[in-house]
Amino acid sequence: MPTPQEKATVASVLAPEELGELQAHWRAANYLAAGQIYLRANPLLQEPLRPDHIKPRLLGHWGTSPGLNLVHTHLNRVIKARGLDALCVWGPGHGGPAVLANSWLDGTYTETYPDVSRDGAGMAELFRQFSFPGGVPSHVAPETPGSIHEGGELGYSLAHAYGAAFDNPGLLVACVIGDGEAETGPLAASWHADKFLDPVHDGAVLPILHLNGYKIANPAVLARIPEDELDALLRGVGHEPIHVTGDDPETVHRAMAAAMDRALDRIARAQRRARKEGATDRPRWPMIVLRTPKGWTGPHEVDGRPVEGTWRAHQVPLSDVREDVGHLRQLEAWLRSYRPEELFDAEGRPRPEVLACVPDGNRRLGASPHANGGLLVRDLPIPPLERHAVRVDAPGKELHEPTRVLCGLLERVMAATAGRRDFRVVGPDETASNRLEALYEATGKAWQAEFLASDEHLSRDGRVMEVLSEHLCQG
Ligand SMILES: Cc1ncc(C[n+]2csc(CCOP(=O)(O)OP(=O)(O)O)c2C)c(N)n1
Repeated sequence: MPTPQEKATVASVLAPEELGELQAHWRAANYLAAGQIYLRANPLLQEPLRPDHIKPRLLGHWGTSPGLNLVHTHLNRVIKARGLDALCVWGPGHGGPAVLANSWLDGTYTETYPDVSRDGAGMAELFRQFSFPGGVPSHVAPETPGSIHEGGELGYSLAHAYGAAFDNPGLLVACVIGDGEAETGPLAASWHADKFLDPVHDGAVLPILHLNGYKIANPAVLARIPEDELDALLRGVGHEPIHVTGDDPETVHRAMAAAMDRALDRIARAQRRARKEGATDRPRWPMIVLRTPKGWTGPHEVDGRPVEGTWRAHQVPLSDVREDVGHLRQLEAWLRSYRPEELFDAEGRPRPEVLACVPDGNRRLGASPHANGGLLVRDLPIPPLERHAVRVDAPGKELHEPTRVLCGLLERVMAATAGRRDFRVVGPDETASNRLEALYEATGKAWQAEFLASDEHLSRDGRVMEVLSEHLCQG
């Protein structure tokens, strides 16, 4: 059971002004996410909504978007307050509207795509292009600023988050995991990546398990087991969970801010112990369990059936909006509930209060150089291949093992990157069986779990990684 300290319920870390700013940012992101799904004109609702303002084909995932927006708003807050270098992997990457909304708000969308300006004209284009012929995908995609993780095949978010953190000691990688995604094999194995994360040479991963209760049309397993059972499961994979639960925005904003602070304090403490005080025990890394309604703040009921907080909110909560005038009015009331006139000025630019939590420059999640392809890439020190060539004077005369020859080259690269740590060899426990064991002359095997006297080549800072999950190896 979580101790009272680990339950991040109402906490008082937020001053009233800051709470108002976080709420404004979240409302703006929710408005922009819903706008992308529905509108092709009239983005600021400056006139009553008409059928011709609505897209002919409604696509996109609303259900996950308010949760992703909440996480983004609160990551902005802590990145700015603590001067963090961070990126986020969005497991429910089908919530493209949320991540696009946030990169438009933080300005990185306009910097990458100047025709989508951060004003009313740009907002119209942001809405129109979403999941539209010639436009942008409805999922987080390679072209989404700040993304390293495509929102298509679920299951790989946590593995990718660890992949980003290895050998990046200054980086915080947040990772939102859907409760549906958590049912996949790749994700289930990924919990064990913490047994390979070296608190000295690697960055930190902050998993945020989002229990919005449902996958597409069914309940999600982890959302329907008792909280103490879930808590024990997550402790069993090495984490200290911090639970944030609620459906009242103010309460959840306060709890989320407190949870983020507590998690980041713990991460800082674990890194300080390992880096400054020589501690070698495996840290119990924090994680956040966020339980909020699916489709939160969206239509509560449609045609007499509950939608907010149910599986019906997964994708497009109100359909037939062009044909059904009742649905059109309900959509308008929903969009106006965010009070867009308070969030955007007459030209459609976000007001200062909305942007108060957004960090500057490369600290913005959309601008992280770790997530934007090529900015940090450098060549590996690969020796001349001729040095490792096998001389063949006549066919059939020489006997060699190709992988052992290959390992001569890999070992040289491993040795040459000992200081810069930008090369690893990863496999499903087959390094030695594939005749690559000479690698252990240059480095050990990454390991943070128990060590026995009979073990060979295990080391906390090794750069050979062996785990019998090919999915995890990919990450
Ligand atoms: C491997 C895989 N299987 C199935 C799907 C189809 N799919 C898209 S969204 C979704 C539900 C995801 O649920 P969850 O991870 O909880 O995200 P959220 O509820 O926040 O949308 C499913 C099953 C997929 N994208 N990938």
